[in-house]
Amino acid sequence: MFCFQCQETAKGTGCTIQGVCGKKADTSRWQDLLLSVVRGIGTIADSLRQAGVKTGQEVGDYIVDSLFVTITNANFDDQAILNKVDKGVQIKRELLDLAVKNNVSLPDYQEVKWGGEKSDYEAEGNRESILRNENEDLRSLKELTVLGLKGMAAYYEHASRLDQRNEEIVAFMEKALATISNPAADMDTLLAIVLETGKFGVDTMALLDKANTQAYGNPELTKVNIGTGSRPGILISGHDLKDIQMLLEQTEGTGIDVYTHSEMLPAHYYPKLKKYKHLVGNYGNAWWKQKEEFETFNGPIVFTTNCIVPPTPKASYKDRVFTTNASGFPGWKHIEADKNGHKDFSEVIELAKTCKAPTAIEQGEIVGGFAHAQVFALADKVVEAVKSGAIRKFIVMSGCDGRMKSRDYYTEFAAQLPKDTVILTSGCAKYKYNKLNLGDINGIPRVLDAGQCNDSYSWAVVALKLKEIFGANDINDLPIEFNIAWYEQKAVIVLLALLSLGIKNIHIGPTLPGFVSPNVLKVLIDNFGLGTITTVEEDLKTMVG
Ligand code: SF4
Ligand code: SF3
Repeated sequence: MFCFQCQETAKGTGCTIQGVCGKKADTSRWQDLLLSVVRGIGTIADSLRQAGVKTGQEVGDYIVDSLFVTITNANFDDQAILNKVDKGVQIKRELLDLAVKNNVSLPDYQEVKWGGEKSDYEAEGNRESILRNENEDLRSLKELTVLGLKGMAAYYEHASRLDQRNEEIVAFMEKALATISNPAADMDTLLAIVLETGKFGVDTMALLDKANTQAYGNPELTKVNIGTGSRPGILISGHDLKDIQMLLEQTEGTGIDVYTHSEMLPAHYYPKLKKYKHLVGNYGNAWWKQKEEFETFNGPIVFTTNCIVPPTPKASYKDRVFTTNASGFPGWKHIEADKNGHKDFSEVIELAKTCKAPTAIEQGEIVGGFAHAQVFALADKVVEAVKSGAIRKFIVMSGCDGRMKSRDYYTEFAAQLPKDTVILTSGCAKYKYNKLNLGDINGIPRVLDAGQCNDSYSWAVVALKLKEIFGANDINDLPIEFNIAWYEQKAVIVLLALLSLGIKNIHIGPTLPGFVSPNVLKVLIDNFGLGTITTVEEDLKTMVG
């Protein structure tokens, strides 16, 4: 196996025997196979589209779902991945028929030519590994593109579950998949597609923002309880708001409480979700602490997306975990939506009734809900604080959390930031400092949490608004620094999106991606001033002076 898509990749260069995340070599091969099928479908669909032949929503939905399945910590279930390969082979055959019928000629890439015989799955999976691209710079740009597409796909899928789709985004995904399938694609072509991925990343985050806010209202300043109640609970993790909405509807009046976990915390900020009295609080921290925290939660857990940590054989919670959407784990029950998108959580609810209430591991409250509309509502106060010098700098610290010790940097950095600075956050990175009680500046909390990783979009909107208010020529002239923590591929699309908005000198850490080759890194440094982190003391000097 070879996988280098996340920040925890072995030795910073690639997992080759087993993933640090727990991914097995077989799973890795089936993911490589699935991705090659997706590239084949994307390439054919792109050719059909260029020729004006319509393909139908099923194709775009398939591409999106399959890309999402291969995100770090989303799906460890080989059978589920192979079922998607089977489905993809079927879709590909239909598209090939369509091409023949319409006289559309197709590129002769391996991804297009492969016949999809079951007996050849293993060999094709091996052939189509990441290392199929021998030139490390071309490989780097192709992977940067596909990893960005994975993040884009995740956000697109959430939006589509709320009936927001966008044909231009799907068309771009197909074009990008065709471009990276082309063995003759050169550096310039690939660099251009990487940058375009960022542009469509912005569009996809905007689409999801619209989907979430139209369905559930604009996030608003909210205090979230981190303690527990006395009734049994269901813990819901991941990013899909439609799932928590359905779970809240179905648990109402049953005597069961609902708690959010990790990236589901921001559900509390939405008016149409926070109205449920039995949405009691947020339990625990970021994804990587789940092995301990699921033990003490005592009730069932529902994963709507990544991040799953494989349980130890002794884990007491193994029989009470459910997955849905692109997530999956062997032996865990998977909840499918019916054809109207409805999911039946009754089995989870019945199980919860037999469980003890959660054991409290923390007490108190955390504050969040500062997506763009809430920040705009405070705009006068914020502008005043900047003009008077009460706020010297904003530091965007969005992104992911992870288990590496080196991430203590973010806790220390946040704690040592001068009192006249404000942290703008989103994603699970916030768990490194959202319980530090960093105080406020004239009533504005020093940690403003916009929401999930996709809500990094809010910080782009806020930055553009500040640029307008202060009449700045360049977004980079604003008193905003970017110190982003990354782990999986949603952070990749967020980073590409920020670059496409012209934001420079972003620091990413705790380490640089293994999939960025030295030459590609040089391009990113020369054009965007991209850098990583050093020590807290050094970085405080460079970022806040
Ligand atoms: Fe390794 Fe990360 Fe890939 Fe898992 S997702 S196999 S930890 S690089
Ligand atoms: Fe976290 Fe997995 Fe990335 Fe959505 S839940 S930010 S790591």
